[in-house]
Order: sequence, then C-alpha cells, then structure tokens
Amino acid sequence: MISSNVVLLSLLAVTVTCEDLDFPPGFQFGAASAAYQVEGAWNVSDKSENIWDRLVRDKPELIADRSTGDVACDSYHLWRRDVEMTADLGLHFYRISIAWTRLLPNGFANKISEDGLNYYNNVIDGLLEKGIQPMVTLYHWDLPQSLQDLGGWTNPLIVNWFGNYARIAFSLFGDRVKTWITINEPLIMCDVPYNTGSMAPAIVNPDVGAHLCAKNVLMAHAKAWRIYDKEFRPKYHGELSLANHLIWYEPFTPEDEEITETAREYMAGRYSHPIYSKEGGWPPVIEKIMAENSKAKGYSESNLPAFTKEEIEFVRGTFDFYAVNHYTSRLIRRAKEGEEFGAFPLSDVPDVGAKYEINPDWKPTTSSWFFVYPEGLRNQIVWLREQYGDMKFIVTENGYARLKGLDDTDRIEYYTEYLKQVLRAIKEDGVNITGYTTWSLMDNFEWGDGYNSRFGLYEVDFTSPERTRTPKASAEFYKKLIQRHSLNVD
Ligand code: GBH
Repeated sequence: MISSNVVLLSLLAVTVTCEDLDFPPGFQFGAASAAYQVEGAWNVSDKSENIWDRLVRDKPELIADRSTGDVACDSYHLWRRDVEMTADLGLHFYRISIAWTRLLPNGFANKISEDGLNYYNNVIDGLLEKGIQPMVTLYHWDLPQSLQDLGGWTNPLIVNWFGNYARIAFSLFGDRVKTWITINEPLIMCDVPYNTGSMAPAIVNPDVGAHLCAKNVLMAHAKAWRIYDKEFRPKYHGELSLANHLIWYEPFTPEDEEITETAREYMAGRYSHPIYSKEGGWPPVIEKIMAENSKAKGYSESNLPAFTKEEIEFVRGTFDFYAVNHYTSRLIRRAKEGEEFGAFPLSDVPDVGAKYEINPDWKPTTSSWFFVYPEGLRNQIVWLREQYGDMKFIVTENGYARLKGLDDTDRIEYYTEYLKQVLRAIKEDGVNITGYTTWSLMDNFEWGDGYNSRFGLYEVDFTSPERTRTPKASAEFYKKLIQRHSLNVD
C-alpha cells in the first residue's frame, strides 16, 4: 500500500514537472541573424558602402581581431545552406535583416537594386517553401554611408528617409513577410556609438548626439509603423514593432531601489514610454533629470530633444507587440561623492548618477559586457508589463557568447535556464509571450568582438572558403526542444 502510494506520488511529480516545462500551444521558436553580421558580399553588384563597411576600414583597431564583415558567413552566396539549417532545426520563423545599401544603393528611394531585390526574394521564398516564416528587420545598424554623410540618425530628415525605405520594403516583400521589426536596439545604435565611439558611426558626442539619435529613431519607427498601418495593413495584415535591447537592473543594496527605478527609466523607458505608455512622450523623471543636467552643464536647452504635442501623438501607440532583446543584467547603486563614471550603457548610467556592479554569482562569458542571470529576463518582461500594461511580447533575441567549439553544453544550460524564466513569466505571471528567438542561427561577425565571441547554434569555419557550417550540441538541443514543444527534452 505504502509503496504503491509512493509510486503514484512520484508518477504525479513527474507528470507535473513535464507539464510545467511545456510551452503553450502556438508558442513559436525562431533564430536570428543580421545582414552585416552574416551576408558578406560587401561590395558586390551595386551595393553601396554602409557605416560598418567604413568603420572596419577607417578604424580597424576598434575590432578585437581586426576582422571585417566583408565576407562574414557569406550568406549572400550561401543562403540556400542557411535555409536548410533553419529547416533542419524545425524553426517556426527565421529573423533576418535587410541591408539598406543592398536594396537601395543610393540610400534614397530613387533606385532599387535588382540584385538586392533578387537576393531577399530568394531568401524569403526559400524559407516559405520550407514552411518557415520570415521575420524581417529593416534596420540592424548598417546605415548607408551616403546618409551618414548628411548627419545620419542625428538629422531629423532621416525620419522621412527611413519611411521611404520602409515603404519600398513593405511593397516589395509585404505579401510574404508578416512580422516586421523596424529598428534594432536604439540603445545600442544611439548610446554606444555616441557615448563610447566603439561602434559605427563612432562619433563621440555623449551630451547631444546620443539623444538626437534617440528621438529621431523613435520618430522614424513611428513613421514606418504609420505607413504600414495606413497603406499595407489592410491588405497584408502583418505586425510591426521596434526591438529594444534591455539590460535588467536590480538594486545593489535595498537603499538603491529608487535610483535603480530611475536607471530603468533611462535605459528601457526612454525607448519604450514614448511608444507603449498611455500618455506617450519621454518618461517624466528622465525629462526632468536631463533638463537639470543640461542646465548644470551650461546648455541653454535640454539635451533631450523635446517632443511637440503632435510628435507625442505621432509616436504613441505605434506597436503591435513588444519585441524584447535580452542578454544580461546589472546591479545599480548611487555613485559616491566624486566617483568617476564609465560610459552608458555598458558600464554606468552617468546622467542619473548611477554606477554598475556585477553580482559575483553571475557567470561571465567571452563578451566583456555579458554576465548570466536568467531571472533578469523574467523580471524585465514583468516590469514592462507593469509599466505599459498587458500586450503581446516576443523575445526577438536571447543567446550566449563563448569561444569556438561544438560541445557547447554551457550554451544549452543558458538556453534552458532563460527559457525556464520565459515559462514562469507565462505561467506564473500570466504574461502573453508568444515567441522566442535565439541569437544566433550561426557564428557571425560580433561587432567589436570580431569573430572571437561566438553566439551560433551552428559553428562557422571562417578559415574555409565555403564557410562550412556545422551544428553544435546546442543545435541538437534546440531542435529537440522545438519538436517536443517542451524543455523536457531528455
Ligand atoms: C545584440 O546586441 C545585437 O542585436 C546583435 O547584433 C548582437 O550580435 C547580439 O546582441 C550579441 O551581442 O563589442 O565593443 O562593439 C547586443 C548588444 C552589441 C553589446 C555590441 C555590446 C558593443 C560593444 N551588444 N556590443 S563592442
């Protein structure tokens, strides 16, 4: 009797665990890449130069191994193999980005490249033939150099330039692409280049440049969303959002709760509040701090460019879901008197007087900015839901950096732990998360880290002309996970 009860109980326990690790029906799994990081073919046909093509030539010292994306994974020629990999994994969707300069060599809408158009048609059709949905990012940091020469993201005219590019992409691919990301990670494309100079266009101007870029990016996103909404949604019924890079902040000590919340508004709020909040515009606390800081530095107006009433309305509500790119977390504390700051966002948050700390329990990775803290993903998404209300969330990037090697059990552990947190957010917090995307399908050009730090499910041999792709242990794991629709893969 006792022993049969024990058997029954343990059976029950096993069933419960299985159930807990299952994803809701309809939950979708994907993988991501981005044009500059994988395509190569930097100067084939009529493709023109972008700001990364320029940076790797002008400032090779900014790339750890002095490498470039000139060839990268050569996906421009090897896209059939990429499609085959997505099919082998059984992905529901594959997130790619369009290289603006490959489609519109002038940057402007007056000329569409035939070869560029063919390339993206091939990839999109190739995926659809295998039953894989393309998710397409319009802008993943590779601005046409011709537009950079006119001020790039600091020139408010880019709102129209981007809008015109977006309209062309929607009209060429919108019949087949149903999920669009307008712009990838304003935090990384505005704050990193203008605060540190470590990414393109590498113009150090933290007081003014970063914030001009921020406002124009939000306006450009809204422009593209509104163009889609009016001209394309009625016939294509797709969904659009902006992808935000979110670093989760927790207080270093209980006294740091308030400054941590302010830092969250600076990091996540600046790129979310204007779009997702009911009232729109910059987060009020950040508007106030920026006005005070600018005054203290002797400027005659706030460095955070104001939104007019019309602009607030223009940006507010321009989303169909919230796209979360998440990797890592930080502890936040108030800076001590006279303490020096590192640059935002990868070291400190000087504008709000906050310093970063790392919890010694968080495992480091091969990327200097990246420490593992799985709960950060759940906490971040729950925070966003608290701030902006219930909406649909898609994790559009999450992944793990390590050195070369096929036996990447640490990556499997990373995915397992972060996905457990996704499940808890869905099941315990009731957040509507409908999809998850691994960064990345394959090893690729990791910006300033070059080819040293690797994120792929597939290893790429960058020394072979064929850029041979080989599945890592994590690819087998992800494939099984998708098949079973559960983290219970053993
Ligand atoms: C995401 O950015 C990107 O969307 C993706 O392109 C990227 O490959 C992936 O995550 C992994 O990093 O290395 O000196 O140039 C995440 C943000 C981008 C943070 C690049 C730090 C900038 C410093 N990371 N990096 S450097």
